[in-house]
Amino acid sequence: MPVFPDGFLWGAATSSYQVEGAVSADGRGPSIWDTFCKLPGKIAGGDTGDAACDHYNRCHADVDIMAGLGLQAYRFSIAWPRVLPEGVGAVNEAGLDFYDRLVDALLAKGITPYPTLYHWDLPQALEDAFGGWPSREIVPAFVHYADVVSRRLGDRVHNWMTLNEPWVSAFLGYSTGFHAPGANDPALGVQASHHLLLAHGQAAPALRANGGAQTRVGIALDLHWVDAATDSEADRAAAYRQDGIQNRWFLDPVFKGAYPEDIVEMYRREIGTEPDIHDGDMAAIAAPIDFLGINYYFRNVVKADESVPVVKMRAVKPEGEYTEMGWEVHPESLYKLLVHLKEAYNPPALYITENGAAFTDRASPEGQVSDPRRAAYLRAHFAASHRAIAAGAPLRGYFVWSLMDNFEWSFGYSKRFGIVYVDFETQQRIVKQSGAWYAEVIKQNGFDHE
Ligand code: IFM
Repeated sequence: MPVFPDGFLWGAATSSYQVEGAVSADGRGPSIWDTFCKLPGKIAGGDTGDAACDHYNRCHADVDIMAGLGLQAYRFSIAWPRVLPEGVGAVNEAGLDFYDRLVDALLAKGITPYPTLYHWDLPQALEDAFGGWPSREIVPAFVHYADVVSRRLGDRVHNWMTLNEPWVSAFLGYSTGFHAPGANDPALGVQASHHLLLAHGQAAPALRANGGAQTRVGIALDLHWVDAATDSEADRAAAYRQDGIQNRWFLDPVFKGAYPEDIVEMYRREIGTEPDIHDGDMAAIAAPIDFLGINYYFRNVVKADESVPVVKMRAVKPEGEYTEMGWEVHPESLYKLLVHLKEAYNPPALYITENGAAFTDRASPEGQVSDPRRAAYLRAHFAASHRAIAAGAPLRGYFVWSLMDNFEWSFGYSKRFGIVYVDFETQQRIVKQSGAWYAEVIKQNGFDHE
């Protein structure tokens, strides 16, 4: 039986807009996702996060479920527009009270809180005022928000993530229009990515100042191992390019204080833009972090294709097993990624901050949810992580995505990632078989191969 190192941290993750609901409660302001969901055709089934899992009103019962699973940590995100409805200015104490209650409930059950400050729900007011992340005005606003939140919670929260998946916020939000706020300009995505990183770097000192010596700050990046479709020079170059666009674009600034020159050159050449870097920006971004969060779901396999604008490549889908998202199940790539991160960047600690799978789940009339494929997915990824630890990767913990079925962005409620099933009509929760299996893993700090 693979046994994990003593103190390995087992948790589960969610994010504010995906689970909280209660979008108008207690003074919360609108976010860009509230607005985006109302645009026709943007979200499958016309779904919105208005109700989601109603976690805002049910957080105590949900913490009881976490305790029942034996979770040692819970990764959640804080909704900026609950705390600062206008993004800046007046603080909504009632919004902060919610996170106070949640943190206290977690601590009362021995579950360590791991909040993320930004998981995509930007206050709409900041999008309206100056266009959101592509504008440098966002940076002091984010630092102020980080300061407000950590002043309230920093006595009890010691582990913070500044951002979740800045690649998604920047490029899906501002370059492709696939996510809120739905902008469609590649140059905006590039500027947004720089301001996200700068906001991360400048917020970290505020978190540390308000939390004391035990404060640890990290960032959660969506990283993919990248393979070339063939061994041709063009495909290998495409794979390196994709690694640059997806991984190095964020890892290099955070760990090395510079954007990858090949990708800077590509953006300059192809879209006539490059990050608007001011003196001191790169040093702020590269200030040491305490841990790197990795959100890993699947690898990328790419093929050179001159007909594709800007990136000159396309994704290919090898034979294999795929989840309901159309994502390849490829645990070996998680192993490779973890070992590579250790070798290339020597991070002080790594956490898997998200990993999991969407499959079609149904509750039986007896109220059970059998999801063997999800348990198998998790087992295979745990095994890959265990091997990576043996190979020297400093992996210290694992957050399964997701604690419960929730609002899967443009897919609405059509994709279920939870280890806890949610009936969105009644808000009933059922621990899935994968959840029960995960509880055993936590208890044993390992799992049986079978
Ligand atoms: O649901 C998302 C989450 O918000 C960010 N990472 C990927 C998950 C699955 O798509």
